[in-house]
Amino acid sequence: MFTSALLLSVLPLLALASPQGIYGGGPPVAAPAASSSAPPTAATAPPNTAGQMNVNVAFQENFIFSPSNFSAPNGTLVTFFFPNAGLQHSVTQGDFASPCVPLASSSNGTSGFDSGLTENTQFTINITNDQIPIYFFCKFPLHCGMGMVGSINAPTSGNGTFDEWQAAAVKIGGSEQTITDNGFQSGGVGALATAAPTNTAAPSASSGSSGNGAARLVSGSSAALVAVAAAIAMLA
Ligand SMILES: *[C@@H]1O[C@H](CO)[C@@H](O)[C@H](O)[C@H]1NC(C)=O
Ligand SMILES: *[C@@H]1O[C@H](CO)[C@@H](O)[C@H](O)[C@H]1NC(C)=O
Ligand SMILES: *[C@@H]1O[C@H](CO)[C@@H](O)[C@H](O)[C@H]1NC(C)=O
Ligand SMILES: *[C@@H]1O[C@H](CO)[C@@H](O)[C@H](O)[C@H]1NC(C)=O
Ligand SMILES: *[C@@H]1O[C@H](CO)[C@@H](O)[C@H](O)[C@H]1NC(C)=O
Ligand SMILES: [Cu+2]
Repeated sequence: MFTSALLLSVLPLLALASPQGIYGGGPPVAAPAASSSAPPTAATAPPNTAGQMNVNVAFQENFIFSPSNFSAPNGTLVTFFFPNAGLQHSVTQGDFASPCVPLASSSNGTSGFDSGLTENTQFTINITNDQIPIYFFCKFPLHCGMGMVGSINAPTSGNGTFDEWQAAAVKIGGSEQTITDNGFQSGGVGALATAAPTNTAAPSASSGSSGNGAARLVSGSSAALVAVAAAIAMLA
C-alpha cells in the first residue's frame, strides 16, 4: 500500500513537469523546426504484412506497447512506431531475471538492443533467433514500473511468460531504478536492431514539440497516469 500511495502522489507531478524538465540532460530529441497549429498526431502502426510486424509505442497515450506479446519467426522485422506526443519512450531489451534493467553487456560484447529515448520515430529489429524469448521495456523513468513492457517468442506457460514479465515490472513500480540513456544500441540477443530510429513523419508535415503539443500531452498523460496508478493500487 505504501508503494501505491507513493505512486499516486508522485505520478501526477511527473505528468505536470515538461518532458524537458524530466530529461534536462537527455539525448537529442527529433524536433522538427516547422510549426503548425494542428495538434501532433500519434503515430499509428500500419497493419502487419508478411515478415513485417508493427507495434504501437504508448498506444493511445497509455503506457503500453500494442501488441505487447507476440511470436515472430527468424527474419521477421518488427517495427516500433513512437508517437509524436511530446513524451519520449524507448524499446530497450531486458532480462527476464531483472525487470526494468537493460540486458547487461556480456563478456562477448553482446548486450541488448535499444532504441534509446526517442519520439516521432520508427525503430526496427530483426528476429535472429526465434528460440530465445525476447523481453523489452520502456526505460523512461517509471514507465516500466507501470507495466510498459513487452515480449516476443515468450513461452506460453511456465517460467518466463509475458504475464510474469509484466507482473514483475509492476511489482517494482515506483522503485524502478533510473536508467542512463546511452542512445541507440544495435544489440541484441535473439534480435538485432537494423538501424537507429528514423523520423516517422515527412519533414514538411511534422508539427514538432510545440507548446501546443506539450500542453495537449500533459492533459492526456495526467489522465492516463492517474488511471494507471489507480490500476496499480488495485493490484497491490
Ligand atoms: C504471448 O504470446 C504467445 C505467442 O507468441 C502466446 O503463446 C502466449 O500465450 C502469450 N502469453 C500471454 C500471457 O498472453
Ligand atoms: C534479417 O536477418 C536475416 C538473417 O537472420 C537476414 O537474412 C536479413 O537480411 C535481415 N533483414 C534485414 C532487413 O536486415
Ligand atoms: C525463472 O527464470 C529466471 C530467469 O531465467 C530464473 O532466474 C528463475 O530462477 C526461474 N524460476 C524458476 C521457478 O524456474
Ligand atoms: C554472447 O553472450 C550472450 C549472453 O551470455 C549469449 O546469449 C550470446 O549467444 C553470445 N553471443 C555470441 C555471438 O556468442
Ligand atoms: C532461427 O535461427 C536460430 C539461429 O540461427 C536457430 O538456432 C533456430 O533454429 C532458427 N529457428 C528455426 C525455427 O529454424
Ligand atoms: Cu515509455
